[in-house]
Amino acid sequence: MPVDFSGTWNFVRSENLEAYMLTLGIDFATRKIANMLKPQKFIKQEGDVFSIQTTSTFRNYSVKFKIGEEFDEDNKGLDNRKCRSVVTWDKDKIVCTQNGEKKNRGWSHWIEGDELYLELRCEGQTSTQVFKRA
Ligand code: 1AG
Repeated sequence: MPVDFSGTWNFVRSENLEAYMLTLGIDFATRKIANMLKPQKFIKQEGDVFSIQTTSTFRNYSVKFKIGEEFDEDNKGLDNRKCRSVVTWDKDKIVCTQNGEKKNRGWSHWIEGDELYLELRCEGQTSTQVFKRA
């Protein structure tokens, strides 16, 4: 059975978000708020077509993509940089490469049991977020 990311996912914990945000040049006040958030993820997966909505009390972020198809990503409300992004499968992980001004930028999602993992990468920093199925 192929992995299905669809569903509602509630924030459990994160690691190293501060360092990740620093690499993106997020200002002090925004980092303080962002570090307190417990975002939710709403994922819809239809074959290789995904929509991922991240919501929080502070800001929301949405992205839609098809595996293997490059798209323009406007990281609006995050660092506001524009990227040329592409998401591919790596076994049961989806791996996003965000080509743009920042080197080695991207993220991966995978599932372990009833937990959704998100690894955020930028330059030398990696932040991990864990969510649980609602
Ligand atoms: C994402 O997830 C967006 C998830 O692409 C954002 C996670 C952490 C924050 C990232 C960058 C920090 C920049 C600015 C901080 C300001 C606001 C934080 C708002 C957080 C909730 C939206 C990957 C994938 C598909 O799930 O998007």
